[in-house]
Formats: sequence, structure tokens, C-alpha cells
Amino acid sequence: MKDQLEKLTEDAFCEIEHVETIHDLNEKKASFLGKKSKLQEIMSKMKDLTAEARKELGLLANQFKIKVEEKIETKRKEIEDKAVLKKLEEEKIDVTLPGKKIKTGTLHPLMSIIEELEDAFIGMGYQIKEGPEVEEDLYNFEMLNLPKGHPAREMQDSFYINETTLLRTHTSPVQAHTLLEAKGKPVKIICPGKVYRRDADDATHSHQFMQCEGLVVGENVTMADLKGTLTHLAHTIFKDELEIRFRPSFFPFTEPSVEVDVQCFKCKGKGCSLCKGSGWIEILGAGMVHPNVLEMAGYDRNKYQGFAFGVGIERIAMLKYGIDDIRQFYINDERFLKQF
Ligand code: 2NM
Repeated sequence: MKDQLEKLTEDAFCEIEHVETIHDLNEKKASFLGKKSKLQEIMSKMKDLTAEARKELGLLANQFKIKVEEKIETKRKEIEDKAVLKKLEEEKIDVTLPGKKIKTGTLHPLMSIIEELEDAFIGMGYQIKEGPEVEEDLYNFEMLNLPKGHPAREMQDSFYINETTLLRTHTSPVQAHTLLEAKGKPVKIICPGKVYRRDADDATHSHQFMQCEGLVVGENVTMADLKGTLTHLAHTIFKDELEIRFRPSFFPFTEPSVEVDVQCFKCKGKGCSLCKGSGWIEILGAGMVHPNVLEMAGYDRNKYQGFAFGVGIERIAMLKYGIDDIRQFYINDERFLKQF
């Protein structure tokens, strides 16, 4: 029986060694150690043995049990480890594969123009100033040399909230606030933002639109500074080689006032449908800040000068990108927006 047990140990080790799954391993365990196992068969014959032999066989049977159990557990660990490795191998990530493309939006064309302007003016040492869209007429009109009774103040030009409060009609009130805060010190700012006017909504007009105004105040600021700065501005937005023209004009808050034209970029000045045959396209208004504006903001009108300008962002974007209807900017049609 001792021989039988030795043979059984050999068989068990050999068979367990060749097992490949946990399920098969459990079956082997039952067949070698379970109730109907060969071990039990041998043990069942113990009652016929002498006490001495029974003791010896009991010991051997116990050793067999321990050894086989150990072998099974070693094998179990081996199978489990192999399964983990296989899984790791199968789930390996190829980091060189191209990623899934995330759908991102683009900068709104009006914001591209504003950012382009901001970059150019930050480069010239300007600060960017923003302010509220709801304003007092004191800042929107009065401080800008637009006294009561001036045609531009009339109700039909603006959206009033009450007698003295309205949606700003330009970003100039931000400049009036900045001048007051500066308390007589030099100022160099641009003010981009949304403005409102009572206007017909058609292909080239909107009751709300974006504007960027600029203001420089200091000692010895001249029309030459205005011309140099605005030429640089025009060349930033349109092509560098295009010519710039300054025409006399009128604004209540500047004196003298100018309008700035850029040579038509479509026909290079020859005359076409875009420039209506003139060869020039108007892009902005500007002028030397009216001494009344400086005085109202607390500046010595004999010591300080300034220049200011205003650009309509929609107009610039329409010219630059060849957009023929201002309403395209506001209707959020993805087919339009994703072209920029
Ligand atoms: C324009 C044209 C000319 C302007 C003037 C001022 C201020 F605050 F200095 F009075 N801000 N903006 C100005 C001057 C705006 O827009 C076409």
C-alpha cells in the first residue's frame, strides 16, 4: 500500500502539472483528495491492517494529502498569474494610435478681429478697458461734448431704460470713466465691447453691434501720433502695402475729426463693386479729443491733448472676410461659423 501511495503521488503530481484551467484543477483535487478518491479507497482498507501498519499508512496518507494540496495551490497560483498576464497582453494600449478627434468650436469672427486689435495695441503699450453696457447719459453723452438737445441724444437713437439711463450707444463712456479715474494723468487705452442703437436691422445695420474705441491723452500728443497709430492699425487688419487716406469729417467729441479710408483691397484702388468705383473703403472715424471733453474730465485743456478713434468690428469683419450680411454674425449658423 505504501507503493500504491507513492505511485499515486507521482500520478497526482504529473496530472496536476498538466492541468490548464481552474475548473480542471478542481476536478483533479476531487479525484485525488475527495470522498470518492483513490486516497479514500486506500484508506478504506486500513481497518484490515495491524495497528503498527495503520499508524504508518495514516502518516503517509497525511503527507500525501499535504503534498498534493500544496501542489494544487502552487498550480492554482500559476494558472491565475498566467490569466492576468494574458489579460494584460490582450489589453495592451497602442499609444501611437491616432486619438479620437474632439469637436471644438472656433473663435467667433468678431472676436478674432477684437483679439487682433488687442494684440496690436497691447504691443504699443495700451491698456484694455471694459465697462457696463447700461450707462448714465452723463457718461454716454454729456461728458463727450454731446449736450442736451444734440440730435444724437434724441430718444429714437437709443434704448432708454429711464429718463437718464440707457444702453450705451458707443464705448466712449468707458473712456469718460477712465479719464475721471486717471485724475489728470496720461491715458492710453482701447475699449472693445457691445453697443446699442435704435436702428433698422438690415444687411448692413443692426440695433446691437461691436465697437472698439481708442484714446490717448498726454502732453504733446499730436495729429501725427493719430496718423501713425491709425496707419499701423489699418495695416494690422488689412494688407501692409495698401495705402491709407485721411479725410476731414465731424464728430462732436473730436476737433478736428477725420475719417480713415484704406485702398480697396479687392481692386487695389482701380475701382470695383466693393468700393463702389471709388477705389477707397472707409474703415474708421477719429480725431483730436475736443478740449471740452478733456476739461469736463478734469484735464487742463491748455496743457493736455489727445486723440481718439472708433472702429466698427462688424464692418471690419465683413470687409476682411467678404461677408455680405451683418445678420450672419448673430444667427449662430454652424455652417457660417466654422469657416473661421
Ligand atoms: C469715434 C470717432 C472719433 C471717440 C472720442 C472719444 C473720447 F472719449 F475721447 F471722447 N472716444 N471715442 C471717437 C472719436 C470715436 O468713433 C467713430
